[in-house]
Amino acid sequence: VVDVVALGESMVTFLPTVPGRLADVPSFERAIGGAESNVACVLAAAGHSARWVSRVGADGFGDHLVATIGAYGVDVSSVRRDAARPTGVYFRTAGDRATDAHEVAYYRAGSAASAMTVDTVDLDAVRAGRVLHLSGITAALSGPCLDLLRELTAPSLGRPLVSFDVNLRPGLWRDAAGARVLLELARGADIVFVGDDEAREAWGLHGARAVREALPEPEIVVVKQGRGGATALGKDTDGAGEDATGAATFVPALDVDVVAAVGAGDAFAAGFLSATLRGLPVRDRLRHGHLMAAAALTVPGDLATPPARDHADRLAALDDTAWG
Ligand code: KDG
Repeated sequence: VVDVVALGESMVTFLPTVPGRLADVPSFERAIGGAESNVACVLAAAGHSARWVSRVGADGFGDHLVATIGAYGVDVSSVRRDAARPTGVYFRTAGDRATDAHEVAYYRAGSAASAMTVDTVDLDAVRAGRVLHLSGITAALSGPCLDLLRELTAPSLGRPLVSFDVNLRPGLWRDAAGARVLLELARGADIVFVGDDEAREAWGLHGARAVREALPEPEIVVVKQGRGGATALGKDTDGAGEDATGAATFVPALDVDVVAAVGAGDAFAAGFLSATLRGLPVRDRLRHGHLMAAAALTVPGDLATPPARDHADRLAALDDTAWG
């Protein structure tokens, strides 16, 4: 059984060679992006078996995505090629260091991945992992993509642990229904990742407790407070055990020189999922999330080389006073 299956659209990404507005940047460097495949790549780099399921065009950019993600050690054998639709691409500008304000221009409407449906992806391959990682981006791509996410987050016997990163992308949602859809999908998941800024913007919810109250079903909800840290909230049941008490665990983020925040949320999710798969306690899951995120924060693109597992384990075991 593969550890983690991630389903979602990946794109060839063009990163600016110099800072500036999209209108002015003269040249771009090719990289890859895609929230879910980022999670798969970081997990594979961290020693897990990971599979990425998607659709790409029968074009050079599709070749590049499959080859690059495959080179991370991710199983790409369930990625389908679409002869009628292109691979999506996007351009971004360098974020302002203080605010991370940047421009993004997507060219993904009608992409091969937006034609992912319950019939055009291999559902057996999607459900074959211990964890299935999904994100709210897919829900915004097309009606059939949303139906696919609804199917995958519906209760069913023996389904994998479903991990859902809300990943609010206001530029992709054409109407206000997106916020409600994201809440509905998150409620169907077992593990939810959401930024406190996303929860405020989408749902008008302030603070980790309020988010947890709006999401009572998942086993664990992780609310990320940007550079401050992240809070994991367990389920409020009467069961025994640390995770079943509804307790909140806060772990501060690492203080690093941020180059670009893009990809950091994906790396955080990968670290958290890695530690979850290894049965580590909640505090260590958050710490592994922060360690992976720190690596991604210090590079311009989405993907950085994550710390080796033994090194990450040593750092995650530091005293509270030495952490941060
Ligand atoms: O999480 C990083 C992603 O935002 C980026 O790679 C592109 O998947 C992407 C998206 O849809 O924004």
